[in-house]
Amino acid sequence: MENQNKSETPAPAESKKNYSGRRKYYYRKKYNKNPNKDYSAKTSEQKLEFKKVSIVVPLLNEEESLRPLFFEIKKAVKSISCDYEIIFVDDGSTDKSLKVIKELNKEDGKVKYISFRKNYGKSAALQLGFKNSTGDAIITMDADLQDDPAEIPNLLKKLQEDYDLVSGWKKKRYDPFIKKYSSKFFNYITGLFSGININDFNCGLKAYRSEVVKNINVYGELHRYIPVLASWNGYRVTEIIVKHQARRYGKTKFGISRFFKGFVDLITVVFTTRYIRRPMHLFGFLGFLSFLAGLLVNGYLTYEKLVLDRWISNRPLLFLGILLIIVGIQFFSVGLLGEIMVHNSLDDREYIIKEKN
Ligand SMILES: Nc1nc2c(ncn2[C@@H]2O[C@H](COP(=O)(O)OP(=O)(O)O)[C@@H](O)[C@H]2O)c(=O)[nH]1
Ligand SMILES: [Mg+2]
Repeated sequence: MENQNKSETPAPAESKKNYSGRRKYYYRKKYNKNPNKDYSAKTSEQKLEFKKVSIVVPLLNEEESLRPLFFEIKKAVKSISCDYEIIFVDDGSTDKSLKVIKELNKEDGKVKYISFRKNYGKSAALQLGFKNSTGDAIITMDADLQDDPAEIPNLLKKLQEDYDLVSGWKKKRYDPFIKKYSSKFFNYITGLFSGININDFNCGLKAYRSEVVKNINVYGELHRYIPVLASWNGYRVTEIIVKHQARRYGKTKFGISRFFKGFVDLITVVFTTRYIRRPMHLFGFLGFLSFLAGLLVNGYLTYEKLVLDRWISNRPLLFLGILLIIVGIQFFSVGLLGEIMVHNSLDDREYIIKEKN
């Protein structure tokens, strides 16, 4: 996992190197005036290696933002050298969002849409958007204009520096106080548990190679942990600073209840990514600890009874010891059952292959 952000963020202006700068560069390279100097930093001049970019936009009740967003995306993609598509995923909106998307689809062949009959959540919308994307690079972004489409070329440039996922970092955020700080807390905890050193896990603006999104499965509130899922599956993840803006229309959908649901999902991520193929490592370890603690407690009580000749059947400690032993055996049994299930369901498809011939 690499975390190369901050200073490496290509400023938009940097991409427009003038011709005389380029001539100087080739001149220097040709005559090798300074062999120790690294000229490779000129990568931002390169054309994009991607053939097609799919821009996936999950949304819920964003009727006013959609049209301005569409125009801003159109403006941003003018500066990239490949084909593109915009996939709006309407998640059971109750306002006129679907109507606006349908109009955009009629006006512009690059616009596709999927509309759910009811609200399934942002993760489900992203998953379906990923499934239906045909590009070799995927961009995700929020529909409320808080993410700036002008960052799309920057994300793609970073992605082609041999990364598989580039996540946005809203270093300067335009959100209410409570949201800013709850988010800081969430990022801190997620960083701590996952061991991944990025600052903003839940930024809507991200770029992926298509292989990543076809191989990870997002449901529940798991979209918050996409960088974790990707990194633990062996993909190279990095982060760049992106511009963030205050909400212009409508209101936020992320209340405190979603915040707590998100934390429960951290356990799912840890379990499904780290232990799904080796449940005994988790349950066996917990079972062993519990069993051992119970054995020590009851061993001590046995000593009291046999050697010191004390009365132990009215001691709360006895019940704790018994409980720990039973729980330990249960953990062990769950681990064993898990191992049997894994053994029976092992499938080559679960391993992500980087290359083969
Ligand atoms: N598909 C889908 N998108 C959602 C849902 N809730 C929010 N969104 C979209 O996710 C993006 C971010 O949501 P927002 O309410 O602005 O959250 P905030 O930026 O964290 O305050 C916006 O584009 C929303 O339309 C949902 O339940 N389903
Ligand atoms: Mg928002």
